[in-house]
Amino acid sequence: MAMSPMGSIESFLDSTPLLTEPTALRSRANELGYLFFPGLLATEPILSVRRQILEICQNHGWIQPDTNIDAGIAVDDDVIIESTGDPRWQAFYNDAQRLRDFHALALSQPILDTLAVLFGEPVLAHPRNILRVIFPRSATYTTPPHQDHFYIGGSRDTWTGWFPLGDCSIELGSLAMVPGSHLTGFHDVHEAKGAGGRAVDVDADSTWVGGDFACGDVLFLHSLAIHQGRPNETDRLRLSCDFRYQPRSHEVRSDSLTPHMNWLTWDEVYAGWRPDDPLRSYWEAWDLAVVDRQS
Ligand SMILES: O=C(O)CCC(=O)C(=O)O
Repeated sequence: MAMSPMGSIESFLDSTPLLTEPTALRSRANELGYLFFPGLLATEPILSVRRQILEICQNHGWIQPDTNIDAGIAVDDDVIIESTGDPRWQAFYNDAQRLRDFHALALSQPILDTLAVLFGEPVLAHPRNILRVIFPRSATYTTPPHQDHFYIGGSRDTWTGWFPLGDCSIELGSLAMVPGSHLTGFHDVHEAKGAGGRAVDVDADSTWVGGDFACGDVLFLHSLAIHQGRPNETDRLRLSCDFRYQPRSHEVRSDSLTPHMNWLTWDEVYAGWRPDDPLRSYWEAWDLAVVDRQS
């Protein structure tokens, strides 16, 4: 299994009471490297995106026939994995990346408002929005422990917003992290199975935090915070998003402003959107400090 064994797992600390206390919110973020907000987002837009993605899953033959599509029950005779280079994943993902409402979720006002308090300045939401669809019977490919900075570069003050599209129990495979691990620096990586294909080592006696997620709960993680997925032990697809945010005045790496995976151009993503949609290339209105990836 790609994930690291977790000896001790505690519950996420609810940071909702700190939303009106910027100093205390920043102090907790600095101490723990994560912020968890149950019910931060309204459920309807999330469930609408979930439905649209499940319809794409169904079009690609991933939903068990004669079942309720909203349950997201996976076909029982196949497993499609993002990180194996399966062309069926790419075909699915290109359809999903075209969904306007998926990209709109990353710009949800409660997320931007929360992070503006954390950053103390306007927020840059990276448009490179990531969708994960995790099949049952894919435990070997569960996302291994990693730090997002390895993939994102740019400002270390970048945070990931992770949330499931729908309720997500531990059994369905949620996310867990090591509080305070963002203070341990940038770790060496090694090859591993699962999303991203790289892992960091984690001390066996680390204390983790994790738990069930209800639809609308959001977990924010510092870019150096070590986190990993949990195996999907159900018969259903686990749908979740990873959206990245940073203070707008900080450096941003140019590839954070391109579509995830670069399989499509922005013109291809936007092809079915209204020409005057304000979400198109919204970041181009700002004078950003864009840096290139170091080779
Ligand atoms: O959802 C997952 O399994 C992993 C997401 C994640 O950790 C990431 O993309 O950085």
